Amino acid sequence: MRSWSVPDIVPLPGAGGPLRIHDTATGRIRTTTPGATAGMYACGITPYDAAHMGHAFTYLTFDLVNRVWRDAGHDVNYVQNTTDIDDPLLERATATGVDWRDLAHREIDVFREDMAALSVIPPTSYVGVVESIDLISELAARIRQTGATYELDGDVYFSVAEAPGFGEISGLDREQMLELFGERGGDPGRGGKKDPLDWLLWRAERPDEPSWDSPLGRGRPGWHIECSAIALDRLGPSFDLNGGGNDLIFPHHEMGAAETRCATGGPNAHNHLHVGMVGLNGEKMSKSLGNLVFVSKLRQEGVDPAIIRLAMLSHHYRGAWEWTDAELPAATERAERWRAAFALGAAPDAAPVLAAVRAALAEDLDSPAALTAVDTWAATALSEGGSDTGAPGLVRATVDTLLGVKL
Ligand code: 5CA
Ligand code: ZN
Repeated sequence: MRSWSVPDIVPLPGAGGPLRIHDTATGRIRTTTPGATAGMYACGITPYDAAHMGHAFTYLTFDLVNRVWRDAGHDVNYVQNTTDIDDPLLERATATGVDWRDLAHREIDVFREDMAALSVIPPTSYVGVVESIDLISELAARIRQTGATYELDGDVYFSVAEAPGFGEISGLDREQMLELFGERGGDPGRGGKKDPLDWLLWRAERPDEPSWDSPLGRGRPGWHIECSAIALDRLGPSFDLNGGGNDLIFPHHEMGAAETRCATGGPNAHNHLHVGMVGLNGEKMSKSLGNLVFVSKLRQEGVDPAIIRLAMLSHHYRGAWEWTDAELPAATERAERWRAAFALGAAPDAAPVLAAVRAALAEDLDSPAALTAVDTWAATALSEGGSDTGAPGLVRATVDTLLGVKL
């Protein structure tokens, strides 16, 4: 599937250090050790509505990983899916009287424009589920061959009893798992399952639902197998980083990792990155709750996407935070101070700023600390001046290349 345009990346002198990142499975900040090419997978949108600030914050986080790895000299093979067939998409299409394919195409187009406007480096492979049905059903068939599945009225379930180490990513107990499974797309109450936590691998054809031929019969994939299959196909086993928002830790990433382990005998990824939820008025921003601030709407209102990005960067990726009306004015004020400093003929030495931004991002993507380093330099430059004529240009390039903010 077509990705989106690549932002200009200005080269910086020297190179950044290795990225250290919080890993959900171990609960520790660990040094990533990619080879020449780092492999990263991020769970993409379900395109039944436009992207809100929570989605944008999640993709901004993966973009920072991408930028830090590149700055450290790695190429990055970045894969993102889009869930262009799933229950919420079909429900919204039916409710609004549009074809589910048209709805998905329309919203994916808006998403591409949002991401390009926010200077998010596009995935190397942007992959839809519909175009991947064959490879998804092949992985499902491979899993079935191991004996880890059973059939229920034609649907194929993965048996949680056949998932050694289940819980290794989320660290949840069974009661917590059951609760979240019910809340997040699972079917713990369906009669006839061997265990309420068993999950759907392949959904048999239903009347009035799209379906495809496969080795498991005609139907469509369950949710988790799409990401397991696309990641395995494009990145191979044991890639460097897998993740998404922290609403995906359980069941999505736990069950997806169990599928990959069943098929390959090993983990899907070395590190598991999860982004805190962005909320509005005390609630998680979510399509189903309807409390959304859309990136596309802000853009239509004339808000500079660089300001939206700067506003998000003032929050650390792991904490939950609220989008409020104060975000854009605060980011605008900061951008004005920075622009004024970039316009100076000379300023204090930029090398320590570049080093501080690199160090902050390399230590668990501490973007607020990176902004503070630039704030401090700009304040000194504006109040006391400086003698380095190359400094304004180098700090501007640092902000552009490492933070993705073009001012
Ligand atoms: N298509 C699936 C993943 S395979 C999905 O979760 N789609 S989504 O449209 O609901 O979310 C897209 C991405 O944004 C996911 O990584 C999700 O974890 C993240 N996300 C959703 N809501 C928020 C939020 N309020 N704050 C931060 N990230 C969010
Ligand atoms: Zn996913």
